[in-house]
Amino acid sequence: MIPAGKRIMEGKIQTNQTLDKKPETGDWKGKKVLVIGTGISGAGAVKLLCVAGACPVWYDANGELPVEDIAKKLPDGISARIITGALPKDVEDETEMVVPSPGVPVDTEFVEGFRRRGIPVLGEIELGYLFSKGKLAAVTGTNGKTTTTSLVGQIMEEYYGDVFVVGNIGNPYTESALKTGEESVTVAEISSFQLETTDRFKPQVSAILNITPDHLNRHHTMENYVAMKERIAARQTKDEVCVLNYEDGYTRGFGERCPARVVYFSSKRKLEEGLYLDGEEIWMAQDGHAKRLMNIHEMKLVGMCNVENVMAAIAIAVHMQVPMENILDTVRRFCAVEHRIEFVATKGGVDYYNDSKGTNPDAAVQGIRAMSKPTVLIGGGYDKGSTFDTWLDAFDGKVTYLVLIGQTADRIEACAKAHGMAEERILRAESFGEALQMCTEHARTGDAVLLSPACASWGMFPNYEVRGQMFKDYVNRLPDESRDGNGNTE
Ligand code: UMA
Repeated sequence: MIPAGKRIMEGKIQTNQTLDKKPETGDWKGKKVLVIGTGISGAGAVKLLCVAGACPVWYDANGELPVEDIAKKLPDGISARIITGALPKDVEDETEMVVPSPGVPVDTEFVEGFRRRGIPVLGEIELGYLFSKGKLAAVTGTNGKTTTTSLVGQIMEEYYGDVFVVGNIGNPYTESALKTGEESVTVAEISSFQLETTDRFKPQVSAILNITPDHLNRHHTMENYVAMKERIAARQTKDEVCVLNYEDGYTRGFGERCPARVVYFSSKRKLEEGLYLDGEEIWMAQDGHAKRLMNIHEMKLVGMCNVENVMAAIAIAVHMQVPMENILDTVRRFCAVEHRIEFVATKGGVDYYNDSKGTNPDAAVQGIRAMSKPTVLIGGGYDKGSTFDTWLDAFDGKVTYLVLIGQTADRIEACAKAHGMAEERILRAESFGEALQMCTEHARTGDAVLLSPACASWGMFPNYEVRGQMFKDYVNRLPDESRDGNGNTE
């Protein structure tokens, strides 16, 4: 047992509407705002700014993007000047505010130049937040954010009704901010990229699920990355709640200096206050009383990572004032999120799993751990500067063939050999299509094939969803025939 010290209480939730941090819409009239990035965040920001009366210039550094295609992303009645490639000096000089998309690094000379001139730089999440009404729960962490955000979103939808699930999950905050009212609930998945440019962002309940090395090419050091994650709670006070993982050294340490009231969860020990796993049972200890909530086999989600996600989601929902019976009812029915250890089909006696969301080694560790059969594994992709040793350790003799793709293939191959994997078990594919074919050729009846690349998809695909969908389309087209131990079809 750990000593109490952090109390878990159902305090009154305040809405995020205080005038000191919410500008009136009039503040934006005629404001010249440079929106950087013409992806979905940029589109959301431009639309919101136009409705607010601002004059956005929509800019993308990629000069090869056709301006007509970008313009099509805006609905009728909304227009903005669109610029690609080099930004003209006069536009730069006239800019009064900058809204970078999450994929735009902000420590570049380009963005820093604006800051030095005193031009505010606020991200798309901050912009959405400033215009939103109602209650807000926000989830970050290296892994599990999408599952936890989706589960919290479903719990909220089934209890409150007027709910918006936004952020890194793929729905820009700015798309829904203006639709929110005082009774609305917003559930936001927030990435470290997005937290770089938040300032007044202040959820009623925040959560940091875990922190392991990721995106180090963008944040440079682990220290910076951790600091970005902690920004989710930076503006919170003891009137608000921050849910933290007691078994993660970074988040447990943050609990000691977190400005919000901390609620821990633990998969490894009983807590005097908080959510914890005891054997197969999830418990909640509150005000000196411990209450059994559910057995983990009542959930449809599998794997210890999901037990942690569920505990975090329950803690968030309790503090968003949803009654426990409603929370547990939704948890029992909630199914896995697409692309996260998602079972696709059994073809030729081989089980195919799509874990395209395994975009870093730590997430991919969960993917391979969840496999109980000999596994042909597809790995590799965009190089984020990660190391792969922990992932290789988690193979635990289960990986019969490792099929490598993308920028990181050389580094992973060297790491696999250093971990004793035989050379003939490491296959190199020039394309994703070739990798898929190699898997089918090498998997035997009773095996599993797992796409869990430990790397981002960028460079070969626009995002991990496209990578996962291509995998699923390929598997679903496969004929349903078995292979014997010699690789002959039956
Ligand atoms: N661009 C520039 N200048 C730069 C960099 C990029 O102009 O210096 C332009 C690119 O040319 C491109 C545009 O910016 O046209 C893309 O912007 P973006 O990368 O921010 O993409 P969006 O479509 O707006 O998607 C973003 C998030 N993308 C990233 O963080 C990379 C999406 O997260 C998120 O779902 C979406 O906003 C809505 O909030 C994706 C992601 O991969 C899923 N996230 C990372 C992760 O989960 O690990 C953090």
